[in-house]
Amino acid sequence: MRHIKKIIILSIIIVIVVTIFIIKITAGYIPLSKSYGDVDSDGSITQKDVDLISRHIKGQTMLKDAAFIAADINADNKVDSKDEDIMKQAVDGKIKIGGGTFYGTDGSGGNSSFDAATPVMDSCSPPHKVYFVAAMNTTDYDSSNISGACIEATGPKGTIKIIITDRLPEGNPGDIDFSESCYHLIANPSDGRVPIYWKVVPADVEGPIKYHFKEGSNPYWTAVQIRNHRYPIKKVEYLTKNGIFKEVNRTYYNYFVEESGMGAGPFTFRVTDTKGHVLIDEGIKHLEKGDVNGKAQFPLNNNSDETTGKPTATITSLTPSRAPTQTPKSTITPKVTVMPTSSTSQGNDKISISYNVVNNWSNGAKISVTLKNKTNVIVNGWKVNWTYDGDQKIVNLWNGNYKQINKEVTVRNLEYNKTIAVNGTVSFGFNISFSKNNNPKNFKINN
Ligand SMILES: [Ca+2]
Ligand SMILES: [Ca+2]
Repeated sequence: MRHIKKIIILSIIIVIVVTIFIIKITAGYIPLSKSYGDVDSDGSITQKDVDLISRHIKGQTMLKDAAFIAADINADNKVDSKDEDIMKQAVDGKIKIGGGTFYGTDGSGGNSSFDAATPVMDSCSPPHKVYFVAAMNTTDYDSSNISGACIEATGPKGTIKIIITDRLPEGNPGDIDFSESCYHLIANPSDGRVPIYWKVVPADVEGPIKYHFKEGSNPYWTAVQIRNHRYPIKKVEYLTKNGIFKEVNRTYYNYFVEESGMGAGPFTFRVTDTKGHVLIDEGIKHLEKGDVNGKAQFPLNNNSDETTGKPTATITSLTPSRAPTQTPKSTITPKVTVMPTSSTSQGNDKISISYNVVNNWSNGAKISVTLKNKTNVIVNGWKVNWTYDGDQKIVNLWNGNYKQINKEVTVRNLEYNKTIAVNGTVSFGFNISFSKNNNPKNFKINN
């Protein structure tokens, strides 16, 4: 009997010791699901966490176990100034920190309701298709507001850019679930969940935004989605019969749905991105289960720190003028001299034209054109023409409506920027590609 009692007591002691050991191992070496960056485990990433890392670097405290793993944001088994820098950016709202995981997806069928992404073939042997898409945790998915956003994410192995096509229901704030096909570029898949940090960046898009009407969309229940946008979409409005813009409710599945219908169309949409840029597209026809091109793309923000949480807004001037005061139309014949490929101002005593090369690269350039009204009457509607002498081709243009036939370019106002106040200015911008960038010439206004 004594022996049996001893064995039972000994067994209980062994079980207790092993259990305590396992709990300690678990708490110490396996990061809690939301622990990356949250060094003091108070549920959020704050200056207190940065301070703990700073003190560890100075030798004033010793981070270990879960706190060490939470602090080692770049997963190099050291807590040093690199981790401190990343943490400072997170506290400043410039980046977010979370956990990275992967799942099998090509971008189709996710909560954001997109079609499959265009894959990129990698250089492995045999090559396989890489889909740069991912699912965002529910908090940062933000009721679909981040759908279609381009995210620059960095993990232990590298940095990639992906488009958000889905929601990660079980994720914690900061978490991203990447397409399995691209995950190996930022982490070893065998490492499972890893620390990542990320921010929203401009998507590398070509051409104008697209309006995609949902299958089943009709004049009495109209569902439209914006695709091919440079920045996340903040707001979609349409012009009602009463002549006012009405905001459309966005669903979690990334369609802007007017439950009572928008009518038969064609529609005038006003789309605002998270940077405050505004595009207005007139004449958008309803095409069930189809894409309709808009006329422009959101401009790239100049000199902005492209951040998450603290967007630097560059508001495109917006004057939704349904019935502007009738004003005499200016007829202007500007004085034109040869335009160099660098920035120059032209014009006459009524309207000046400034053709500015904002950025120049080997086979392309970004151009900004500003018109200034120098008369004492409001200009109501404008049209600019010029001729290229090389093979310049406009790739996309914003804040205007353009037509290019060979070398001849015409740019007209949109509804919201048709008036130029006395002494006021209006600007539009565009990108051009070329092999030969000769001087534009023959500038004309309202001719
Ligand atoms: Ca904390
Ligand atoms: Ca580190």
